[in-house]
Amino acid sequence: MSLEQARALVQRASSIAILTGAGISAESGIPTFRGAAGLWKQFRPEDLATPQAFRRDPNVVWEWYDWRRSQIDQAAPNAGHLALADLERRVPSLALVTQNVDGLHQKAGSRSVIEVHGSIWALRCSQCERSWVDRSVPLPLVPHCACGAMARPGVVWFGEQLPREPWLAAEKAAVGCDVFLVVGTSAAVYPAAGLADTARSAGAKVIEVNLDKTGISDMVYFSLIGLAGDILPKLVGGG
Ligand code: BV8
Ligand code: ZN
Repeated sequence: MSLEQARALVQRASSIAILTGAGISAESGIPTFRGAAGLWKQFRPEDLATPQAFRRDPNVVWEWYDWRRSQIDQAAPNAGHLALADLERRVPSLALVTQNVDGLHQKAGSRSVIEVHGSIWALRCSQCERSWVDRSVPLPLVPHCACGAMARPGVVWFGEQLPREPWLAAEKAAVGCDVFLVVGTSAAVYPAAGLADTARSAGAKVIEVNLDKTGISDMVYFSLIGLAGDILPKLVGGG
């Protein structure tokens, strides 16, 4: 199971689907969720990334998201993001599904980005149907909708359904690809983590790029251990 063999698979693929997680943004300086310096270290997901937490204390939740927005605002895409944008230009069909809300794939030039957990730059009204993008850093806390009600981050929290269209597109991509690349995710959060099994059951070869073993490592075709910023440029063939 060498990088060379995995690279040959990627070069030969006519349709590639990719699932990324926080690990691909780690080399851009954005802390991951469950790693050593993970975001969840200071906080517990149940305390912040849930509708209950927001109802209980919207200020604390907004302070956390505003802090993350200011970090992300300073972050640049890294070699891993750029390699995936390059791959999209080389492969007949490529879909990039991301659990990340940081927008770095788009900043790197990827065009077909499917954000299954929403975007940290999006805001949604807690009462009416309005949703909008606000990139101001810092945000005036707590931001409000034109209707006067409090706004919430336009992301998917635990216990919430994933946005319908992006999720359907993500499943379609997983079912239709020859190669499924899973990069920088602990594969702990569902249903996103289930896409790897969906792809494999539909006949795709699953290649995982991660610093460590994860919950799906035993089921993948190739498990490449290392930094996404190192491995992806070699895998894509540019680097
Ligand atoms: C749902 C918000 C249907 C945005 C996030 C009980 C009740 C209700 C639901 C559940 C339940 N039990 C289980 C569930 C399902 C639940 C779930 O999966 N829970 C888990 C924790 C068990 N899922 C949900 O609730 C989802 N909705 O199921 O709806 C439903 C509805 C009602 C009732 C039942 C079902 C919603 C999930 C979305 C949650 N929102 N975030 C935000 O604030 O960002 S999840 C959060 O975790 C982030 O979005 C993140 O994307 C996601 C996954 O984390 P990772 O991206 O994998 O990051 P992590 O730090 O974990 O791992 C980083 C990896 O990178 C590591 O492996 C590391 O080794 C590697 N790495 C680090 N550096 C590098 C690297 N690799 C390569 N190179 C490097 N340099
Ligand atoms: Zn409103």
